[in-house]
Amino acid sequence: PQTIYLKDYQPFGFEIDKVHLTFRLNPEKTRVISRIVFRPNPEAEERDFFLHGEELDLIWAKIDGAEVTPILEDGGLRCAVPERAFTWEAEVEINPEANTALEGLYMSNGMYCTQCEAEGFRKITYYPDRPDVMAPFEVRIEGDEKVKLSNGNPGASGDGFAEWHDPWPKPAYLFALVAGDLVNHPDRFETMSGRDVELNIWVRPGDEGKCAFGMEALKASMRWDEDVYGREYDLDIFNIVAVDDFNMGAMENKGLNIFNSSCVLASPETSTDGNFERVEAIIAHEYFHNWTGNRITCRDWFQLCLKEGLTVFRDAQFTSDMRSEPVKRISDVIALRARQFCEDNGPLAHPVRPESFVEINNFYTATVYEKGAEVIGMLKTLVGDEAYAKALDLYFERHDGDAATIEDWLRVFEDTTGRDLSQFKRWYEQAGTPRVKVRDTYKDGTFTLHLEQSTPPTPGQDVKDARVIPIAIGLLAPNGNEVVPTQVLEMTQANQSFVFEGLASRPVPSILRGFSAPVILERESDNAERAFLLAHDTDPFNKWEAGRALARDGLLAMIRNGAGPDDAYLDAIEAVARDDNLDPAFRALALGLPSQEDLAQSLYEAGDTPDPQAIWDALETLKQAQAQKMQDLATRLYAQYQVDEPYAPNAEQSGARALANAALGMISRVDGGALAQKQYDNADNMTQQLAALSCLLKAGKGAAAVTAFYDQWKHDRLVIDKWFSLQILQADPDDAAEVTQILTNHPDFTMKNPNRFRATLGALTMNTAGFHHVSGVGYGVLADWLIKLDPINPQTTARMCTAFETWKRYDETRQEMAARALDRILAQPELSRDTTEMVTRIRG
Ligand code: B3K
Ligand code: ZN
Repeated sequence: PQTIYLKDYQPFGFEIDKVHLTFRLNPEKTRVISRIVFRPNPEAEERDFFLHGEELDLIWAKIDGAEVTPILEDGGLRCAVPERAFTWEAEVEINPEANTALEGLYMSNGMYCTQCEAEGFRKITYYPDRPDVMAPFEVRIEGDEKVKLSNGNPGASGDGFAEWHDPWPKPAYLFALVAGDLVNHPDRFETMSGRDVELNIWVRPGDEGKCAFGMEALKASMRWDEDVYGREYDLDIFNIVAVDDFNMGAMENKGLNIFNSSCVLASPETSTDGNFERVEAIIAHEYFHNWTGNRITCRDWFQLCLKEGLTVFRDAQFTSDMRSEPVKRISDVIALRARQFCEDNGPLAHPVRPESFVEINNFYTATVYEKGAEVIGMLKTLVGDEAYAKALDLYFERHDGDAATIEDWLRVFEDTTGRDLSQFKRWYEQAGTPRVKVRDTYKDGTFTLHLEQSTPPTPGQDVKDARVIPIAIGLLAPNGNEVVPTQVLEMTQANQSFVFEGLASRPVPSILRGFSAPVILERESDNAERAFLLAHDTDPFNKWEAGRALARDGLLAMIRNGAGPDDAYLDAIEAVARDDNLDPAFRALALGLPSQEDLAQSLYEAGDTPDPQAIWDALETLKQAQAQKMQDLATRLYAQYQVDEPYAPNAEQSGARALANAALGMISRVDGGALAQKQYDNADNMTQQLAALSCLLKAGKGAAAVTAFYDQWKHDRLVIDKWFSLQILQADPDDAAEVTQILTNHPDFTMKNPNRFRATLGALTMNTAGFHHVSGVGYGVLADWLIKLDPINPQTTARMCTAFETWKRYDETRQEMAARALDRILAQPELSRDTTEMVTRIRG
């Protein structure tokens, strides 16, 4: 397969004035007739008329009305064309029913739907399928389906047809079409300039009752983008469609967002608090793309972080505003460390702006998205809120309608602030997580921090240059008072010292407040200092971080030398949990422990070979000790934080439930599941029901509830996904692979639905000790199923291969078995390009 390089970018030889598409829908034989007006692109040096096309049956093609015979090639066609504007027309036949890859036009439960990002439009018709070719689209859909949707504003419609006009030039990846017997949840929105917009969420009949929350989230997002970024919606209608079979979360097609039904449908009975928050965030994310992604798109796919990093950053700001800023920040950092740090420290490490790829779908990664958002957060911290707002205004003004680059993005900040951002740009160019080593000295009232940064080599990048790292810091006096409030140190050198004068006594530093940079801080610290920060830090993130570090150190000692649970940690965390002045959601987070993956990474980083079973054992021992020690407190918290009002998925109620359910987790380890059973029997919402089920499974008392749960929910596919996952997640490591195998034999298991596949095999990969079981059975089961899935759905297969990305951390036995599993996948004849690239990179 061919590698594509950023450095080889060339503009397309033609521009497009106008696109007209007619779809004659048929499940197996859909006809697509295109009429496209091209003109030579004055900016381009080459005039090679190559149109992408895959899995298309060309019926005929014409230029200016005269039939032509293009040369069909691998991945597209070539044709001789005039050296002036001309009209290209073509008719192709495609087979949506056979499209199990869920890319291009496909069918989901009898409904037509599309997914074109990144390069799926070429499976719909011949076209320059690249993001820098933008054009207004007119679409005519012919078919008997009740509802027929495409991008833009509705045009004429009648018996068996519907027309849509999208006036805003867009790249083909933002094209969408949906047709089926759908029902809508309608609403309206008045924009800041007083325009009236029709809003709809389209769903399968039966799902109408799960739309209200998503609709409120949409309106809140629209208002927020006006208030905070001054961005108004720009069409007469905004449609969201829920689809069951979808490779990812959702897609921001212009005016017609298509969602994985799990990311838009929500009701108290069927969705957890976490699901509600996710739905709200994803609706916001896709909506925000209208400006950051659609109006301003990417020149090429190397610039993906331009839209994704920025849009993730914006949706995080939105969630912070709607809910709790510290809770959102802490949750994001937990996720960043779990997913992105793992990626950045393994064989798949790549820069936020990659320099090459084989299959672009493999680069929709935590690095591009989440680290891409962190980079923007750092930029904002460095230039300040006001300059950030000005730079964004300039970005929208200067680049509206453009397919832009990271250079364009950075230039608006340079032009706004006069700053030179060439060093900052390394965040986009260098892969790997920087380590920042911190030492401090104190003498005669002067406190000095000595910082040293370094980034380990990553594939293809052996040497790294020093980056600009914003390090937010505050200093606390020994009595707990803050003597130096938060300020941002700008580290630009590999070694750098910062001096604080006039301190009456040696302060305790609170470093990297708010997690001001995505780095690994290395600092010798003791339990006493951590407990002090946990008790006194005014920065909620670092307060949480201190507790996390205490927990981690204690766990590492348990794993390494069989130490018992650390009393310093248990006492300190109990004090936090007890403190009713603290937000319950924060306390629930503070009661959490580092993940198995986190601990494995810490051990590996320190030169040890992590033993997944030992990690699991240590976590269990600590949780048991915590449960025993905090029995009284858990009982008190459980009672105190029961929510009496009717269920609402807001931050306040969710926080209370999170804390009460954390307490239930502790209680269940002591009472054998009695209280959990009671909660299960009385639950009137999914948050309570699922938390109780999870405790029952953990206590080994889940059998009856598992059956009851299935009977209650067998009609609801999204809830049944939870039923599949939870049984695997809660299985003991020794049983996880077997439970997975058994569930894959369940009549409701299917490989064709990515949600169900992820709920099952994905859950196995999240049962860390089970997946990395010393018998190798976890690796084997996953490899077997990935081999089966690849011919059906390469994208989802490739994505799930990342479960193997940490294989080199482990002992020889495990490494050998993982290598065998990877080689077995790689040896499949006809393995997809997606999976080949991923497994090759992981194998190293
Ligand atoms: N832009 C899409 C992701 C497309 C993934 C293609 N493999 C969703 C999002 O980030 O909003
Ligand atoms: Zn996005």
